[in-house]
Order: sequence, then structure tokens, then C-alpha cells
Amino acid sequence: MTGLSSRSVHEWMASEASRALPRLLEDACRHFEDRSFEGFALRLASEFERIFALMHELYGWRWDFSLRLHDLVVAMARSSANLPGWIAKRDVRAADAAWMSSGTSVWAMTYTERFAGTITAVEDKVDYLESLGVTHLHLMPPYAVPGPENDGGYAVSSYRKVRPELGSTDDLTRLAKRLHKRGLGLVLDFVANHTADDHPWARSARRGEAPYDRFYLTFETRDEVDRWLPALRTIFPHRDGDGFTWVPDASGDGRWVWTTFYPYQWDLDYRNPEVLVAMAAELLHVVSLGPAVLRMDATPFLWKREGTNCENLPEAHLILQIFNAVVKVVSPSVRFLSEAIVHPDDVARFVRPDECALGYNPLHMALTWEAIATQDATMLVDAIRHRSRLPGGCQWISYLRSHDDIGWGFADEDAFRLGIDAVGHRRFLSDFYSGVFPGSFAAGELFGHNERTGDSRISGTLASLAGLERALESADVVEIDLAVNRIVAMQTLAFTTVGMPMLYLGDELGTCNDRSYPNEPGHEHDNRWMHRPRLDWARVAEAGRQPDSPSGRILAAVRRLGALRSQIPVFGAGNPEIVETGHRGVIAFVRRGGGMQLLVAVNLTPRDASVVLDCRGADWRTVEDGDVVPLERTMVPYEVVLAVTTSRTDISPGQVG
Ligand code: OTU
Repeated sequence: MTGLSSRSVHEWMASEASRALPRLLEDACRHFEDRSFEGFALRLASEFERIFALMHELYGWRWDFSLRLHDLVVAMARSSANLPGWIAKRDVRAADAAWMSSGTSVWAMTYTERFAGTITAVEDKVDYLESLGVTHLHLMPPYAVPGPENDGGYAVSSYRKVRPELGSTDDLTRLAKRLHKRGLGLVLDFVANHTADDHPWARSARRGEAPYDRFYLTFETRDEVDRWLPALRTIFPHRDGDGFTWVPDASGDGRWVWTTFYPYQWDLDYRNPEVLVAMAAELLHVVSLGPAVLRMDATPFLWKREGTNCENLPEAHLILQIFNAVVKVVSPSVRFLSEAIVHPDDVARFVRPDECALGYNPLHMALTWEAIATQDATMLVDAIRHRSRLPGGCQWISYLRSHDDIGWGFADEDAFRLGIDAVGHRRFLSDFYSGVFPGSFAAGELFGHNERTGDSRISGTLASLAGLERALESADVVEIDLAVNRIVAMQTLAFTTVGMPMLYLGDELGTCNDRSYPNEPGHEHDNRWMHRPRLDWARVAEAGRQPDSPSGRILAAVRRLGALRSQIPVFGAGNPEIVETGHRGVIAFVRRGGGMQLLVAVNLTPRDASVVLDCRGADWRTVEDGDVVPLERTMVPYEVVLAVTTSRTDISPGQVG
């Protein structure tokens, strides 16, 4: 017993941190050749106590705690001293990342090879991106991977190398810089949970070499694995095995390696502080490539504790907070995006200014699909009302789908409150979007079907899931028209409801499923490749020439939505205020900002809907041509109403959109 209260322990720690700092700075100073040390020293001084406290919380019990803290400071110093000049300049000018709150951001995501071929060729496509209003481009992991199976780049063999067929590290930094010059931010992944099984660390671990033999979560016996297993969720039920992989060694013996995803993706053991520091150094290397945002992959899985489901544990948050503080010291304008596709309570916990300022919003995503299938906006409206709020300075990424499957991640308790049976409803949604539910227009496939739990997720492009594929096949003009309008209605919600919209490139053209994926080596066992088609540039040209074709109409609508973001100042902060419509199938809300209000009303049904929009008291005019908007009206199938009212004289309805 020390007799110290927890408060005085905290004070003691703070004073130890401030005593240690000058010594560490003296040491760090050696890595710098010029004056940039000053900025580093100031930033480290402001973050150090926090880094110290976080590291202590995670690793204070370890004998090597202070050694690792020292290593971490050295990693930050090295990285800061070698940071390319343009990034340092960007950080000085835009440390506060003003784009976060401007409301004008539009994101796009794509695979370099499927979009442009190579990293260098991406530059030639910037005009196209600009025509969509895109401000942030997420290129799927371009790092070295084992071939041909590598989980679409999420099995990283080295962050220090780029896949040769895409180009070089120099190409990537050049692209980041050129994009920055044109006002676009690059988004790159950091896959903290695992490395590929051919990463140099994994190779050394296989040979039993220190210190890498302690880098991964491994077990000598199956009995040990079986103690953890019952509490765990199977993330990829379609793979062989159960999340643990037997890896034989040279002696004929071997170990079980924790592999949450595919057997070639080895989970790192963050209980070892050396792993955290080594990964922080890799993270800082990625920062030095020049991204504006780092997408933190699979955040829920970073920490494991026996007896729990090993998702969303408090320590996972501490790891992200340490990474965040470390990056803040080196490159303060960089923001993190959390990829947590879990219970909505847990999703939201990752989104905070000192952790991930941005978070994917898988709830609104799933419920937009839910509303379209049920022709009922009740669940979506409920989620907008109760689950949109984020801490100040944070934002959601709104999207209709990504490169991954669509999961039905609403909370059972929310469904229950609305009188909906969550389990049955999820089954209905999977049936609906895999096209087996009678009357369904969707052409998706089940992904990750779990025989034991009956759970399934869905693969498919926006267009195929929204009915365009089937409509085109049957050449039914009425169905084609409905599908196009359905897609536009859904994109309108993604672009206007909360946060920043994100497009999966290709969806703006109504691209359907790529059914040829099983012919590509390494893709045959993962039907997510069905919705990762190559961008069809001929179709882009055609869409321009034929504005009345399905592609032409969808592209034009997405461009209008992109333009809307930069023309109307309502998307910055604040959440939508729901407007009663008197019709379950019609969602309406108002967004306010910059002296303006935007009214969005969308008919989510394939039928006429009579509504009374309860937002009287303002002079609503359509965005398109400034016509007066009748609030009592019949909306045609999937009709979208975008209306503005303004107290400002410099913007008038009809000039926007
Ligand atoms: C992520 O997704 C990536 O987006 C996937 O493409 C990868 O395969 C995976 O990580 C492994 O790196 O389960 O179905 O809560 O759901 O991290 C996709 C987050 C996934 C997980 C998510 C994961």
C-alpha cells in the first residue's frame, strides 16, 4: 500500500511525465537537422502527458513500459524529422482540418487497379472526380500483399512497399501531393488488427525469432483455443476453420494463430507494448505518404480478453487514442476514420475527437436499404432521431454500400421498441436483397451465411440491389425507370442526411454486379468481388452522350447532389430535424446552416404517396427552379423534393443544384 489516493497518483504521474519530457526531447532533438524541431517539441509537449497516461493505462504493469515509451518518442521524432516539406506545410496551414466542418466534402472509394490501372493513372481521372464534387478519394490498400488471395489488400505484407503492378511508393506520395494541390484529400488504410502471414514479422515469428515470436496471438494447444472460442463471433463463416489457424513450424510442431478474418491474416498481440510501438512506426510511415485521412480498419478487434467476445473492448479505444496522439504530434491535420461495423452503441463510441473524428455510419446505410425493402421509413427516421448525434468536431460518413457486404446492424432493442422482431426482420432483409423474397427486385447474393446462427449479410452493387439489373434484363421500361428513381432517391439520402457522403465509384453510373469474379484468381471464394467491378470508362462517355439512359440519369443526379453540397451551406454541422409527412413511406427532414434551410422529402415507395409536409411558416422553393413547393401534395414513386428557404440575399432558390 502506498497510501496515495487515485488523485495524487494521477498528479504524481503528470509530474513524472513533465520530468521525463525534457530528457526525451533532448534525445529526440538529435534526429532533426533544421528548425522543424521547434514545432515537434511544442506538439510533443502538449500531447506527452496524455500519451504517457494512455500508455500507462495499457502497459503500466509491464516491466518494459518506460523503454517502450522511449521507443515511441524516438519513432515520432524520426518520422517528424523526415516528414516531406509539403505535408509539414499543409499541417501548419490546416492543422484544424477545416474541411471537417465545412459541409462541402464528398468522398469516393475505389480500387486503384479497377478505377485507373495504376497510381499514376489516377491523376488523369481527377477531372472526372471533380465533376462529381469529390473532395476525398479513398484508394483501397495499395500496399504490398501476398498474391493472389489477399482479402482485397487487407492482408498487408509491408506498409513500406507498394504493390508493383500499381506503381511505387514515390508514385503514391506524388499522387497525394498532386491531389492536395487540387484540393483533394487522399484516404489510405491502416490495418492495425493484423498483418499478412508473409509480413517480415510473421516470417520471423514462424522461425521463432525474438522479438517477433511475441508479436502475434498464438496458442500451443487446441485446449487453449477452445477456452476463447465459445464467446467469439465468426466474422467470415465462409472460410475454412473457425478464426484460428494451425501453423506448423520447421520442427514439425506448430502453433494455433489467431486469425479473425482469413487464415493468412494474423492478428497482432497488442498486449505486448512492443507491438503497439512497432505498429505506430508503420502508421507514421503511412502518414509520411501524405494522406489527409487514415481509415482505421477493423477497430473493434484490436484487443482480446478471454471470456469476452473480444470486440469493442476499452483497450481497443486506448490503442486508437495513442495512435491518434502520436499522429497529432507528427502530422496534426490528419484525421482518423473508424471502420466499426458493430452494434450502433459500439460504432458511436469509436467516434470522438481524440480517437477517430470520422466514423462510417453502417446504421443509416443498413436502414436506408431496410426502408426501401419495407417501403416504410419508421426505422430510419428513428435512427436519425436517436442515433445521429456525435461529439463536436466529429462527422459520420454516409454511404449506401462499400467494398464490403451489407450487414443488418440495427440494434435489437430499437427494433423491439418499434414492435419489430429483429431476428425475423434481418432474415427478411437477407431474403429480400438476395432476391428470393417474392416480389423482390434485388439481385444480390448472401455473404457470410452462418449455418449456426442463421445470420447473413449481402453482396451486390447499388444498382443490382436496387433493381436495375433485373429491370434491364427484362427490358421493362417501367421497371427500369423505377429502379433509376429508386437509386436517385437513395443517393439523395446518402448525400443529405448526416455527415459526409461517400460514393463507391461505379455506383454513380448504375454499374451492375460483376458476375465474372469467380474467374479471377484469388477472388473465387469471396463474392464481395461481385460488387467491386472495374470502372467502365466507355460507359462514362456514353452517359454523357445519352443523358436519358439509366447511366446518364444516375450520373447527372449524382453530379447535382455533389454540387448541392458546395452550393448550400447547410451540411456543415447539426443533424437533420425530422418533418412529419403523414405517410410511413415518405421521409422528410430539414437541415439548417449559414442562414439557409434545406427541406428534403423522399418517397421511398414505388407508389404515389399523399403527404402533408409539416414545415409551414417558411417560403419553400425548389432547389431546381425556384418554384413554390406545395406542402400538401402527392409524391410520385421515389420522388425527391429538395427545397430551400433563405433569409440571405446572396443566395436564391433556383440558383443552386
Ligand atoms: C474490414 O471489414 C475490411 O473493410 C474488409 O474488407 C476486410 O476483409 C476486413 O476488415 C479485414 O481486414 O468484417 O465484412 O466491425 O466488420 O472490419 C467486413 C468491423 C468485415 C468488421 C470489418 C471487416
